[in-house]
Amino acid sequence: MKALLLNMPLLADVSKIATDDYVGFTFFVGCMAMMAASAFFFLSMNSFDSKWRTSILVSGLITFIAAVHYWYMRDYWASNGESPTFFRYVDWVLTVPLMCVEFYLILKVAGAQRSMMWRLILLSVIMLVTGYWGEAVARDQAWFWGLVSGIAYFVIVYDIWFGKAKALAVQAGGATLQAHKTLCWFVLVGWAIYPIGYMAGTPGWYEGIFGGLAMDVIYNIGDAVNKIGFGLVVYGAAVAARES
Ligand SMILES: *C/C=C(C)/C=C/C=C(C)/C=C/C1=C(C)CCCC1(C)C
Repeated sequence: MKALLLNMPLLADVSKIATDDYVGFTFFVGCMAMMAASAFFFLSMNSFDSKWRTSILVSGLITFIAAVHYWYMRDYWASNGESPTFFRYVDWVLTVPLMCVEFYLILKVAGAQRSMMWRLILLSVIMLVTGYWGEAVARDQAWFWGLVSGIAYFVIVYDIWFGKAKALAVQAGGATLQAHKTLCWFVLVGWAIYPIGYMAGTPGWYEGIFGGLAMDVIYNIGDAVNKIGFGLVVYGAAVAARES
């Protein structure tokens, strides 16, 4: 029994975070924020009808998956003082496609087809895999992989702002159109935070411009804005639809 107790990795496992470690601080706060947001989405989803419930469930899944990754990233940063690039991209490759699913779900009532969702998912995976390649594997050509990633990002922006998704949102009108518009702004402005983080954290011609910034702080701010904000927009649309 005594041996068992001694082997239990309870408090001894909590890593130290220095008071001036602002990167570690944003990992910690990010983790708590994602957990709180998940509790909020999961607990509120049952007060909506089935049309919106799945969308809110997906909002909760996005922040929950992020909360688990932030738990690991916070620890990884505290123990190694290095960017948790691997966990970061595993998180994104799970949550960003779920955001594409979110676009599809809110447009489903207007007749959105799965092919639209798969196209967005494929583009987002291309964007993330090439970004990972530039950040973790071929750092000397980071600018090139960042460019390829940026093109995929641009196509996503174009698709949702001007493509079929837009036409469906206009057709649906009301709370759906409003939510679609706001989510489009999130992708255009909120997601643009990430390439800035990338340029801050990889070598290239842009080092002189962004090199002084902390990549992880930028990514953590981006995640908080986009994952929680995105979910709240969907929540707001569900509330608006319920009250109309
Ligand atoms: C919850 C996580 C989200 C919404 C992550 C989004 C990530 C991006 C939009 C990343 C984009 C990138 C580029 C457009 C170019 C440079 C490489 C990336 C992967 C940072």
